[in-house]
Amino acid sequence: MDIESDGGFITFEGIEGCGKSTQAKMLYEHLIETGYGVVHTREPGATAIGRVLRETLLSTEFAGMDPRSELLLFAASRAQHVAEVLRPSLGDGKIIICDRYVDSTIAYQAYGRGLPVAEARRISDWASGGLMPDLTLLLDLPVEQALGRLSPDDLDRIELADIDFHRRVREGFRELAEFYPERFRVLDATQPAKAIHMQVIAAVNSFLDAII
Ligand code: T5A
Repeated sequence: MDIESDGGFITFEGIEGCGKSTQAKMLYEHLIETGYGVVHTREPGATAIGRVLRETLLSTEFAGMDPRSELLLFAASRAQHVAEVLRPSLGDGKIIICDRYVDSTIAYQAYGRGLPVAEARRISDWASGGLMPDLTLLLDLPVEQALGRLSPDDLDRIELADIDFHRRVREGFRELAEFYPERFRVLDATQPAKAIHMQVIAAVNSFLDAII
């Protein structure tokens, strides 16, 4: 791949409270300092349409949301994100750092909510036009430890799901990492943020060395 024309697409994934947002921001700052053209984005909520969908998806007002509605709203947010942000940025040769993407749909809506994996994948692929990340950094840690980092008075609709749901989501991510070892790097998210950042940089540097 030629970074001048194709860019590079890096995603962060993991359960609630795993520290993705912290690491995505640290990596963004590191790559900007190093002189790369970088776009830092997330799902859902990186476009005007995505922000409306995010509010609906996470609102505790919609506790009765059907898993199929949930999947379709995430897919709609993704379609807009791909069209408005991801494809144009890759076309400009940028490195994209994206907080959550299609693997979250498989882990949350399929493994977590129980929808068939093949259907979740088919709808996700359709929404994304088949655009997949080049490198996925999975921050893995036990559910109890991750949820313990969240403020209990401020949980959204998905964070409020029972602990077995979050355990299935973690298992889903770990299985995805086993299925796609060429794309995934699994990092121990129980470590301090700085130590994880060093592992992130090592993984990203070897990816960038391979594509530039
Ligand atoms: N979703 C999303 C789906 O169900 N399907 C989909 O297809 C997609 C795209 C997104 C929700 O949508 C779901 C998944 C989510 O439920 P969100 O608000 O973006 O909602 O939620 P998260 O992605 O979980 O993001 P958060 O910012 O809430 O959590 P992070 O990114 O896991 O963690 P972070 O970095 O904010 O850190 C959480 C806390 O831990 C501390 C931080 O300071 C912070 O207080 N922390 C650490 N503490 C100890 N050690 C470390 N190494 C730490 N790193 C961070």
